[in-house]
Amino acid sequence: KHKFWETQPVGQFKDLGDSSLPEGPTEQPTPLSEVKQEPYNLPTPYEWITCDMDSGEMCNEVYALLSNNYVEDVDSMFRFNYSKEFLYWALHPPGYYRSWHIGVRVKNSKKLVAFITGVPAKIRVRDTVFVMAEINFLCVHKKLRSKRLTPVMIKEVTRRVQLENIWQAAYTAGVDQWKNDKEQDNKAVQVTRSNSDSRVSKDGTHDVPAVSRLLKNYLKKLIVAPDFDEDDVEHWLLPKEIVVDSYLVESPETHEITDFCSFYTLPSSILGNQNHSTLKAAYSFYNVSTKTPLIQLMNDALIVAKKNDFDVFNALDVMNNETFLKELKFVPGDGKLHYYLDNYHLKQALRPSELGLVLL
Ligand code: YNC
Ligand code: MG
Repeated sequence: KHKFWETQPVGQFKDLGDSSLPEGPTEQPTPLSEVKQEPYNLPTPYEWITCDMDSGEMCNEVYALLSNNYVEDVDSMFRFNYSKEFLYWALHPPGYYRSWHIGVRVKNSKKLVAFITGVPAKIRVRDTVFVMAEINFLCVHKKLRSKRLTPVMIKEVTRRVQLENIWQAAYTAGVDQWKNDKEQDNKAVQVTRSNSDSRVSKDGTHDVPAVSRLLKNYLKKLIVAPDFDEDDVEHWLLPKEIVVDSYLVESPETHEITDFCSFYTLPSSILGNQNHSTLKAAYSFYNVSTKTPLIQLMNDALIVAKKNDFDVFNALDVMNNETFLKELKFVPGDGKLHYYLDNYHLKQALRPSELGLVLL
């Protein structure tokens, strides 16, 4: 049924619930000299490129491919419209590899027709931190679908990841076809309402060490979560215009930072609409509450988002989010998002509340 996936080191349907398989990496690293040194072959009309996202032209091409061909909802009403600024941010975390920003072009016309990316991330699974690749932005032009380009692209990104001596990966998918070590998350959606004044006081611009400590303390309670150092916090969680917003609560007496919340900006194009209008959506990112109750913190985030003209605020039911979704009148989404670990076997699929990872 899955000619490609049956050959890959992800959990197979037949292994589900097989508790005799030990938890951990399924395949051991091989010496780097045994990793294939040349790129995989593409069908003859196409060629690989490594995308230099520092080039404005390249960035425009990637933006155009994704804005016309990337993820849509089942009814084709919306399509993600990641901004160029967002793509640049998402692809340049500390320690990123340019070789993991992979494009496929038509040799003759040079047109970009497919894309896949990885970025490195330290991810803790129970007690062990692994450097993994977070795989994202897999996209094949609509006119080239069902030609099995995807398996070649996945093999090529895998090869380039392994060449950096990295052997695990994390990714999400909106459909549940692969039945492996997975998470299920209900997407929830809420139209924000305006309300009383926000209590969230400060932009999270400063105090990277304090935010890092807060996050570390919180994320350690979860089974799978990123292991952010201060450079990661600076990159992922400091406010960045039209990309990520973050807020802190500081104690007026001690000036101690007690709470933190953040969301990222990911608009969607509204399809079948002549004037290509967009839905301005905020997505809950990482939130930590120690003094301000999480409900209050998130209520304030909704107010801030509303003030900043967001049309909708989305959140997954990961981490402690379940504790505010109902009360704050989030509406369950119609899709499910599944999280996968590649080349890592978990004894049991995690509950969403055990997952501390938000992929973009
Ligand atoms: C998908 N989303 O099952 P089998 S999410 C993984 N993730 O293989 P073809 C996928 N596999 O079942 P098409 C997949 N979609 O026969 C399809 N597949 O074994 C598998 N959509 O290939 C599928 N972006 O090229 C089948 O399919 C085989 O032309 C069929 O292209 C698919 O970024 C796609 O949703 C998704 O652009 C590119 O439909 C296309 O239909 C498209 O004939 C809109 O492929 C955009 C979209 C997906 C967003 C994302 C995460 C991707 C993760 C990939 C897996 C990474 C594994 C780890 C690698 C590193 C390991 C290390 C170390
Ligand atoms: Mg194809």
